[in-house]
Amino acid sequence: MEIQLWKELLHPYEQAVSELLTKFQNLKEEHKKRNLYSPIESVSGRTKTVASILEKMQKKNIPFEHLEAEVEDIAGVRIICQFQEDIEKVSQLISQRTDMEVRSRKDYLANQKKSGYRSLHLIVWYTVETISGPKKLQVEIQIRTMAMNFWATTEHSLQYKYKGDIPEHVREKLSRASDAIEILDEEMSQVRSEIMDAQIDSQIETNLVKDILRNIENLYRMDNRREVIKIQDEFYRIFSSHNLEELRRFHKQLDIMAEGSRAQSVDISV
Ligand code: 0O2
Repeated sequence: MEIQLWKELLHPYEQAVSELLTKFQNLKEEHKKRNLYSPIESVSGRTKTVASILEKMQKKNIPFEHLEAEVEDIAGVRIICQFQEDIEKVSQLISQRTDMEVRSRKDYLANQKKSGYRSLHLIVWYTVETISGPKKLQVEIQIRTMAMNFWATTEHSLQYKYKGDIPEHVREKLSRASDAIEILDEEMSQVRSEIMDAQIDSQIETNLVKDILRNIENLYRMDNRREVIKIQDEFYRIFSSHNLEELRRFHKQLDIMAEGSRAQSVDISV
């Protein structure tokens, strides 16, 4: 196939990856803004290189006419979670969406690969709008924990180094490391709820502080400066005490004050 044709073929896949990265990133941000724990820790994506597509076609005897149907991971998105429980949560979030449709699921968590590879793969249908109209294409979404990702990326590099033929003694080490990763994920699950609570509290604090600072800034414009400096000092005192309840109360009081000031300024301007 000519280089130009490869470019044309890959372009909608690049578009799909770019759109999906934004969508999953937004999903993470939405959780944060609503003070909810996000099962998504980070997202990355890539389109397969021409060399890698050709390699797969050769390995699986795929003719050019079947390329897009049979090479399911031309577009790939990887979602990294903190905990193994989050993987299923992300899978559910994806299944509920109307902008993608799960075509198949490969569960390498329940059925770990012989190499020791663990991850959940969803092949989804996703439609991109192009200048020639809508194009429905397949995207492979890999969902795994940070620990699983550490193992997979390391093993992937070794596969590259040894051209897919990793020596037995290295394989054994990788297999033991994969077992250790499984134990690590189990151990982390034991403290999941505590870590989740801590992260939610920290997010609540961040959002409260953001709101408080915005209100203080507005009061500066409308109110007695000396009064506002007192409020600001009080905020610093509460902030350094790390008492979330006190911060909540202060936020509420300030909200009422800001509302009052706004009403007053409307009264004056009328
Ligand atoms: P890359 O470089 O990640 O783009 P296969 O028959 O195994 O070649 P298949 O049936 O198309 O592949 O799908 P499968 O097994 O679900 O694998 C698709 C992708 O999952 C792989 O892409 C890897 O990213 C990852 N993967 C699968 N098995 C392993 C493994 O044992 N180790 C690691 N590190 N990753 C794995 P590609 O095609 O390898 O290419």
